[in-house]
Amino acid sequence: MKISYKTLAVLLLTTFISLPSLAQNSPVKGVGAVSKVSISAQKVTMNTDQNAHVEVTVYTPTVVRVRMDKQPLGKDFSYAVVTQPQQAKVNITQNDKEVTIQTDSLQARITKNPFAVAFYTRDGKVINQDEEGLTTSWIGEEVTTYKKMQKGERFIGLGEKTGGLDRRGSGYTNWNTDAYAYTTGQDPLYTTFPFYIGIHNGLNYGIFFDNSYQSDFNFGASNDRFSSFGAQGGEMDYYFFYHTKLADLITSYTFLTGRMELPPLWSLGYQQNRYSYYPETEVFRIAQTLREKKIPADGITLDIHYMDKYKLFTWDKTRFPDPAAMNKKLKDMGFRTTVIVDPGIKIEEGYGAYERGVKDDVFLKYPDGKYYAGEVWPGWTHFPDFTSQKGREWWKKEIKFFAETGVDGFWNDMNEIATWGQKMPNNVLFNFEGNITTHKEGRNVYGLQMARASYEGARQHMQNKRPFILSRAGFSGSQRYSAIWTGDNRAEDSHMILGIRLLNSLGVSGVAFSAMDIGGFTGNAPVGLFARWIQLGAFTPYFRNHTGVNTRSAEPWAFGEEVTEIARNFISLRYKLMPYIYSNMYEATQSGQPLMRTLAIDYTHDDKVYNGEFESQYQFGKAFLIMPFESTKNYGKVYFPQGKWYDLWTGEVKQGNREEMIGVQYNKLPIYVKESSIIPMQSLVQHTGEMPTDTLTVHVYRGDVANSFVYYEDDGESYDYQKGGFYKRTITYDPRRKSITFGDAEGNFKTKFKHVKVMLHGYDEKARFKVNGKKADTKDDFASFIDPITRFDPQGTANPRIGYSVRSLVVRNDNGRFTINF
Ligand code: NBV
Repeated sequence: MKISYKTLAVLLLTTFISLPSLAQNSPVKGVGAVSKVSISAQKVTMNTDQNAHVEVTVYTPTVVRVRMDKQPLGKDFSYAVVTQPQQAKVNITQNDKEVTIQTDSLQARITKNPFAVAFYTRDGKVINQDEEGLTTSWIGEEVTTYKKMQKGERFIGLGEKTGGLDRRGSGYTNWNTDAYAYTTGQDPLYTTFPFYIGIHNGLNYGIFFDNSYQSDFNFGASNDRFSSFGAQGGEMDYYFFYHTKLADLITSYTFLTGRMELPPLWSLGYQQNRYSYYPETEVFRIAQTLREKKIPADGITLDIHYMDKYKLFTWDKTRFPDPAAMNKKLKDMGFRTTVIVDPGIKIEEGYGAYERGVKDDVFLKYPDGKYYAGEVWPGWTHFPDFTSQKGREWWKKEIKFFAETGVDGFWNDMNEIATWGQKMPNNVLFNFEGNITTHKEGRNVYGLQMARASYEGARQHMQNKRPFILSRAGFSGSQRYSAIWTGDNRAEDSHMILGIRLLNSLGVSGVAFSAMDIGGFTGNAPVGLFARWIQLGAFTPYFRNHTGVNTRSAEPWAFGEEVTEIARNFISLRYKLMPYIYSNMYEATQSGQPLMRTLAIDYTHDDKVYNGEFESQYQFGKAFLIMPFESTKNYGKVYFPQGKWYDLWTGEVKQGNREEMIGVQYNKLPIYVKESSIIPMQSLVQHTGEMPTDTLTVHVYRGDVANSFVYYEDDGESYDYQKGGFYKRTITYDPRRKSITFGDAEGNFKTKFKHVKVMLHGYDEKARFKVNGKKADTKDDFASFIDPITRFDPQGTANPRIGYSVRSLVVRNDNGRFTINF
């Protein structure tokens, strides 16, 4: 077809004219072009020709906040963020085209027409940039920011989300949901952690989207152009983090949203659960059996049947005639009691909690002032508004009821809010600290605020004792008040492995203290699956065996003699590792670093780590590399990242940067130790209240890399550590200087350990050692972490001890610095 010049001109003209008008009529509204800029020391405020209001603030040299709305920005309020902008060296300049913000760590450039944000390294490499043409926009109330997908970009994080480690190609929704017996691909689950990390071209950054409306993240799901995050209401309000090391992103994110407090030591022990143990004789039977079978344990948890007809803040008097006496007796046996608390308060005249709640007017309401009622366990119930000070104060008073009967732990369930899996009406109002809002904005933070109220209540009534708080629902910041567990999983292999990834991902998103139901909540775990799961459970932060109401018994002994031994072995190992685990928890309180570390944290730019075959491998603290295998596998491929790795059971050294097919034994989860690791251990105890021997055994693994470990100890129970009641020393391994140094002890807590025994892995009999310059005699010792299975021996062959010989030496611990040279 021939086109005349005239037709061409008309065509061009119409295109020209119609393009902008199309944008104007588009149901998708953009930010527009910057029309006004005002600059202060660390903040740029802008208006645009589309009436958008923008604020870009430097929080720290590595954290920049971007906030915008299509109306003047609202009151600055967040349940997640606990940190104000810190004074920093910032240089802000502008010209016709852009505003440039320069900190010591990064550069943010804001293009004016149209408005777009991009972040660069100081030497000009793109870290993250708005996708040109899309940037940020609104569809009605829904606001979304679109980021250009960088070449090879991967994404990790978002907390408790199913799917792979690398979230590229997937989309996710945050809407706290009671996800009973969820599938391994289900989304959303119970919690909302809108923090993710992008990784590309040797760089990594974090984005935290601080908005509690239902939010959506798209990491290239059904699109090849962008990653995006958006919410159904509220402001676009995100924090951008940049560090060269991925671990530092977690530290910065937890600087912003807070870190966990030191948990009570008992909560790191083994916890026995089921839905439900009752009456109290059954509770004692379980406690007694654990002791008789020498399965160390610290906690027994009571599920909903302890209550009188599921009415909160009551005890069923027939099942539990004297709860205070029961808890006291349990405590004497070395057990702490945790009780479940649900938010729904039964509507019933004469029921104390209900009447007190009405009197204090604490329940969620409809706009006409009538209380919202939903149906759960006790029937029709009202729900305290935990987003109001009044609601929390009421709950705190009620919590006293348990504190007085010697309860130590509070397990917050059903706080998504769960109302028999039904939708909750959106016109239910939430106080939101006086900024009244609807269910749409309130829902995702309800669980966080319930956990907060439980925590504050427990603190108030338990005097100087640390409470343990567990929550199913949560939001960014939950780590300040509670541990999070992954709800109603299934007794299936795929759930065990998924559970590991969920916990690894929670760790990336600031939650260092987390759990999954070991053995699976729904269904009955086959013997082999339970055996594997309990081994893995020993290497998760909160170690709880739990199962549903109508499943078979799932205590370790319910699976036969052999599994009982396996469970005993691994739970015992956990108790021997308590000094290591507790020190790692201390680390989490200081830097936010999780106990369960996906390999993406330390081996960020190693592609293998994201490979489907290896993505669930993780480090437990920095020393252990755990290979989670399905119970059905007798062998499988594993990946050793860079460095040298010691087989925990045999001492055999594996070179890193390598895949290997390994055999998996039923009773020995494959575990490796990183070269240069420092692992403090103690003698076996049956619960954390029992005194170990006075020797701290520190395993040191010969290696080529420098390493250090902060050993931490305190009474494990009180808040005295905040007033100096701790014992802390840094242990350093230096291959260049050929030294292992125990630094001076800090703090005024008296350590339990009079001697330090150093177990030296990777050194033979010929190796010579000196302590503080003086020749030291070493002993031939046996490094053994578990016992062989002795009672179950079908072949009738003798069981050799599992372990290998190492050199060891003992130093009297006078708390002063000492150095071992090799
Ligand atoms: O309180 C009963 C259960 C509890 O055991 C479980 O751990 C929670 O996730 N709870 C859910 C109530 C509903 C169970 C179907």
